[in-house]
Amino acid sequence: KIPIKINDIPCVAREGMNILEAAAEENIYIPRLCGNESLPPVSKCGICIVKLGDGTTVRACSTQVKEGMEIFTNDLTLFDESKKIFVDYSPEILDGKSSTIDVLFTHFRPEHDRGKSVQKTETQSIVFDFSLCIKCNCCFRACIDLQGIGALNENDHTVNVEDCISCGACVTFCPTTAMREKREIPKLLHAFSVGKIVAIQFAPAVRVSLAELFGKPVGTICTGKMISAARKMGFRYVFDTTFGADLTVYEEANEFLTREKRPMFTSCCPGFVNFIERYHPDLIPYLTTTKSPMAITGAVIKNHFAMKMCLKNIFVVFVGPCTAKKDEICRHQIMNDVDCALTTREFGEMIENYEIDWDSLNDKEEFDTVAGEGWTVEFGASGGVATGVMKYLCAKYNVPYEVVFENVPLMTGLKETTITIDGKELKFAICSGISTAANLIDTELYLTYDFIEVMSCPLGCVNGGGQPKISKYAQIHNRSKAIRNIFKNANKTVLDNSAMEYVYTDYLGDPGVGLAHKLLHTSFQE
Ligand code: HC0
Ligand code: SF4
Repeated sequence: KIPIKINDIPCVAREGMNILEAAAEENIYIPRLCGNESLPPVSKCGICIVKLGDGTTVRACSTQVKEGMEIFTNDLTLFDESKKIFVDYSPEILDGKSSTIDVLFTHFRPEHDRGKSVQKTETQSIVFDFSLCIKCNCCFRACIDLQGIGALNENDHTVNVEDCISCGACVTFCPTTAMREKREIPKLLHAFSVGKIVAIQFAPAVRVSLAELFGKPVGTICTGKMISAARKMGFRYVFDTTFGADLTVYEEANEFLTREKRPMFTSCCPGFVNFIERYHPDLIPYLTTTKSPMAITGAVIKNHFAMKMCLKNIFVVFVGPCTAKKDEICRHQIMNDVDCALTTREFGEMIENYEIDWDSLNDKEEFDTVAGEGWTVEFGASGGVATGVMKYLCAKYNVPYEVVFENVPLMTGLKETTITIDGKELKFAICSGISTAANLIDTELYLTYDFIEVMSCPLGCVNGGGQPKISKYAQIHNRSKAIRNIFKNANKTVLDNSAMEYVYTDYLGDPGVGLAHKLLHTSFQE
């Protein structure tokens, strides 16, 4: 234990802590741009300067605490010094919704504008705008240190399109708007303007994060308000992607039972599919061919629902927590399923632009349905897909569902469990984060499993690259908890959902064959 003083208040730090961490433990906020507790410190932006008892100024992120250290974070001369560092940045480059930036800009006023934005590189999902970059290196570090990908050039941060998997981690960690999603709002407004019938579907994770953009606590559930906002904007039908998730469980579980190539990897995370196609194409035959819930919901709306309601010209919009979904909808194999993919942030921006008052939205509004409610909202958090499939299998074979996932030693982000179905032991794994998946594949440990769920973003879609920007995992857990609270049918399986029975009997036939195979399965780029 190391006794120190911050702003004349005695406190205790621990060996190895830097000043930023010691202050955070005492709930003392030190403004910074490049400092982020989920990434290693780099001491780039220079904003986190503090004064020591001897009058010297140091960067809090890269200075370790020492016994008896006196630290001042509130000295007015610090603001002038930071301002000198900061003067080159204009407010338009900074993400105005970030509390860090709000705090900074109450003290620092930029003195000149840096001119018009110039787009430098872009993929199907993300855009990097060099003119808005403050060279903090957060995007680079998120891509290489957190995701283990390394698709950004260190010197100019341009994106290597061939290497990028579109996960959006670089966007989450960018403290400005230099790294951002490729906006698709104009595409949507065009559809409205030419008189298309516009339907919208919401991914599971949006309902536990959208409210954050309107000042509500992380993990606030806002399903009704989200639906109500969409109706106010003029969306004719508002669907729930969980309906497609229930169908994904049906198809994926049945595919698993008949598969020779094991393990079967999930393929509903488009970042992971990109990763396999770019870095391990030999594993493509191990991916489930079942489409993602987004694509399945789109396919059922455009075929079954449109036919039933005699609708022509239907335009389907997906709102999700993910930047890679923008990339997924451009795949030629599923190109007709979904026309436009927005992030949670873009949908929040639309609510603001339509001047919709969040607090007065109806929180009891309900989804339209194709054939009945979807249940599997748990897809939105890591483990949801594997759990859905296992519950289905246990119910089908009359095995009690008593599953507990255990952490795999020395493999951060990997959990495993075993169930016995029809006399056979089946090993399931949940892989949270693309760097864990890379490890699993490199060590060939994946060959010991029968079924592996992979989500590219650590903790799953709740932590997607299109979500309101927060990087503290402790807070993101609140979103996962909220997902579990919504999941009111936790003890049931999709086999109990009468909507599924209806849609298979009335329309699709049997899982995995005929129309179900044609509409609900896909292929990948060899
Ligand atoms: Fe996800 Fe999905 S769970 S990928 O994170 O499987 O985006 O929320 O919509 O498709 O359901 C994202 C979230 C989805 C899909 C679902 C899956
Ligand atoms: Fe790297 Fe993901 Fe950003 Fe692509 S989207 S540059 S893979 S962090």
